[in-house]
Amino acid sequence: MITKPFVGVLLMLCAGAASAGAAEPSCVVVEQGWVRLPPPSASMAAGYATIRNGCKVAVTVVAADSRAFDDVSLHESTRVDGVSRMRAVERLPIAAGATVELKPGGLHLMLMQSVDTLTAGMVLPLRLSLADGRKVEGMLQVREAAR
Ligand SMILES: [Cu+2]
Repeated sequence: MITKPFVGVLLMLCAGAASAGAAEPSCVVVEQGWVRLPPPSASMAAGYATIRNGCKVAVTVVAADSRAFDDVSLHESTRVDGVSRMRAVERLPIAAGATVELKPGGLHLMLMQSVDTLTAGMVLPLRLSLADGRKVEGMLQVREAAR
């Protein structure tokens, strides 16, 4: 007659595991991050990466920062009448299971005033802030523009 209480305990364990999974912080990841090596004396650089939302819910990126730069923001490049323009992106929503690509000519990280002089091969930290308060850590590798 010990079967019934035993099943009850198992159910509780399963419920606990499920709620821990919902709070799992690493279901949003930054992959293949890189920075285009800017010309010497340039005060800004552009960063790119793939942001993957493996969570079961949509997330929204609301800010980005890095210890390697004074200021980091999300931008989007668009072409208007053949002229390339940039606008700030205050909120970047990513649906559950979706991937957003930051790449040349589109969404990018605007990296202002690097703390150290950038050289090819450097690996710099990146941190994204989500609307729900979570932080996502990533890396950006500095690469030559031409490749
Ligand atoms: Cu920009």
